[in-house]
Amino acid sequence: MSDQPDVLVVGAGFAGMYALHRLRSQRLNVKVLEAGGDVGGTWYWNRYPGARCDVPSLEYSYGFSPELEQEWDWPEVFSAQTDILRYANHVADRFDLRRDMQFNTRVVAIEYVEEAQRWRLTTEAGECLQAPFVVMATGCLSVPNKPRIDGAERFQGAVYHTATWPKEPVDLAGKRVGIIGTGSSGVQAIPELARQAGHLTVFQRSPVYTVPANRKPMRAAVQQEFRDHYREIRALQQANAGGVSAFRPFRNKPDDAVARGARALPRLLDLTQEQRHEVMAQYGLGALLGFRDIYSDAEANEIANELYRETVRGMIQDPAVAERLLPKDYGLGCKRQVLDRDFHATFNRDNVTLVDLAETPIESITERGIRTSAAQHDLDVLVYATGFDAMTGALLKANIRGRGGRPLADKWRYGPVTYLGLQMADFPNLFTVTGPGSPSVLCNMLVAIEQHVNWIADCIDHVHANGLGTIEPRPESEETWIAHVNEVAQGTMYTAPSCNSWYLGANIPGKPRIFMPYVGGYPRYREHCEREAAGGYPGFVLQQAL
Ligand code: N01
Repeated sequence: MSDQPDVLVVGAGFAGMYALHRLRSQRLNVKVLEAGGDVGGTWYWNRYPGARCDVPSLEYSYGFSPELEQEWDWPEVFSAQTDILRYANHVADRFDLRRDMQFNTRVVAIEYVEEAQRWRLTTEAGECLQAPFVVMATGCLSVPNKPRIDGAERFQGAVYHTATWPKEPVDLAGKRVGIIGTGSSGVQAIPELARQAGHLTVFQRSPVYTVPANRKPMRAAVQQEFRDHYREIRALQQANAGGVSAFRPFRNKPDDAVARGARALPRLLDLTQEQRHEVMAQYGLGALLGFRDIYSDAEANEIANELYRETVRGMIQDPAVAERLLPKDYGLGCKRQVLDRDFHATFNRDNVTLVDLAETPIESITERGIRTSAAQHDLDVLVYATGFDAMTGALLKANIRGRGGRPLADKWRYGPVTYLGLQMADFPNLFTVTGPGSPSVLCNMLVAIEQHVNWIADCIDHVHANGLGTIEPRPESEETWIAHVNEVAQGTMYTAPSCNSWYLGANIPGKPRIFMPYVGGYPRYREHCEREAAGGYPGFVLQQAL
């Protein structure tokens, strides 16, 4: 094997880790470049108090190694960030991944050298590396969004972002803490920060629909039952729209004898109002997510929204605070569903204040805290929980230039254009893992990652086996695919005119409003990818090696 890498992988999160392992198995020389100090990606960076995953850990885990499946113990059904990061470290050790990883290395430019059929990557430190193939494993939610707020640089207190929370413990005892943002990160952090801080002020721009998360510890018998059925579970994942098996441990829960996932969910419209109230009284807010019609039928959606509001009103002691916490101008299912632990109850605490920025917007950040149109809020600590430049952010930030020096930013000026979220015309041999136009964030990320990496690895193998030099999509394949991505998103709550989500790029000023992930379901998507590979890549242009 030569010392020159065959493949440069950018990112050592779950995608980059598996890409290295899989490509190595094809005897390719692979090098992974990672901006962080170690493996883990999202789980390396997002260390804020309360951070955890909203997919069950037995599903949100690699399926490529039966041995790994059998040896790893998950302490909880939905894991905390610390446990997921421990798992990432275990995988890195077990498969000896770090020897081909270079940490603390941020890639700042990626250029195609046409005459050599190679990519040249430049790091922040000025190092240049070249390889014929590049795999961008840079994640969908990896570039933090820190909004520009007038006077932000003047603040004298400590400033944190949930997506770059320090490794060292942060002592908030007795401190006046302010947090901006009530998305998934804010909703998870707020109850923890309220417990730790002297006082917490929550600056909310949009109220959020959030339902209680499952907080069960893992029972050994349940874990064993999963272990006994892993092959079946992985097959179920492949057949599920969101890449989740919905496997139920039937031996250990006799009431759930038939896998619940296989049972058709009821329609909210088919229940009487009295029945709906009974369901809410018995099961709480989480029950709403079980009704399939709320995502596609505007009437069902508004009934669900109102049931949500009624239930939350009953949870908050101060009616004025309750009203501020209720979403009223968009519906359930527009944004990524948020799961919480004690979010609503936190607003009944004496040391928590809710500031509704819709009523009293932020005017500026001052030396002492945040000034809204109504008051000055003095703070010792300011936390941004303001999300990410999602899906396209990391790819655009890498300054990728394809054939003829064309910047990706130019190709994507009206929104991301890809074929299958895997490749772009004029960017030969450059692959994106879970890129825009693929199910990505709408799928169990580990399932989406493994499918993409396997496809990419097979594709590279095809190029080599046939003595070829490059592969890239035909422009017409991109056009047809993007039209399909848009078509399937139409009529869903995701693209309702009232919806402003990061799926649509609506959280970043000036970002084109395009629904970025593929909502047609993981199995349909996977079949499309498999047809391409089985047919010899008819939607792609394959060029001879120079
Ligand atoms: O980011 P977000 P997130 N002034 O964009 C507010 C995944 N994730 O990090 O809604 C004031 O959802 C913004 O307000 P608005 C998951 O996929 C998963 O929370 O734009 N406020 C919003 O309230 C998730 O969807 C997990 O009006 C401003 C918040 O900041 C995705 O990451 C945990 C503002 C941003 O919410 C992103 O979640 C965490 C401004 N200028 C994250 N700018 C789990 O697995 C923004 N905001 C559970």
